[in-house]
Amino acid sequence: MRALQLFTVLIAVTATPAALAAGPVAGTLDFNALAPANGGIPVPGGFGGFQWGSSVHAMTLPSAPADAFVAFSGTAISVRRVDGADFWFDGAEFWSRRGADANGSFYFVLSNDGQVVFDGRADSQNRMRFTGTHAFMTSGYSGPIDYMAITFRQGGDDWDHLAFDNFTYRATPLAALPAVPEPATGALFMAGLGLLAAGARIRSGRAA
Ligand SMILES: [Ca+2]
Ligand SMILES: [Ca+2]
Repeated sequence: MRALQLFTVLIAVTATPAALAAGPVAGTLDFNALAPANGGIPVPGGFGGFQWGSSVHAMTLPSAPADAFVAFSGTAISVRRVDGADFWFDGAEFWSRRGADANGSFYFVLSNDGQVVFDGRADSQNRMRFTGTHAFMTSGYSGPIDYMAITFRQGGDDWDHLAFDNFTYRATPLAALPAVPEPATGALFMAGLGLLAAGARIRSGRAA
């Protein structure tokens, strides 16, 4: 019985506490942790709990080196959670980084479980027009998604001056990763197994 108790304690020590899900929590990513990024740096995979497409870069302006924002190096722009779970995209600030005279447009395409649940290209009203002035834009779709893409008109090249910041979402906490014992904890665990084995030998010795 004591051996069982010891074993139970060891399991408790080596297990990673699971995050308690308490419904979606709201968040805003301002990307400023990636500043300064004068020439542009890829937004690291997993930043803010999301996977960012290979075309997504953080940038800063010399005039505002602490305020990073997102710019693109191509049209493959997509965002999904690291764990693939659903989230709610509540909008972001969009503008043209070329200046007040550089107008452009893009479309949101949102998916869940492999199905497109919102395609901004389907209705001209959902064409997102941006200018040199920062503007908060949402798709208008309020359901959960697991994949957000930004697309452009066929042949459109507005991707090279579109910028965004303050990505706003709601999501449940990231799922706990499988517990991997750290070296120190693993050594403790092995020491515990040694104690169990010793205890078993002692008991079997007594029984003999
Ligand atoms: Ca920012
Ligand atoms: Ca899903």
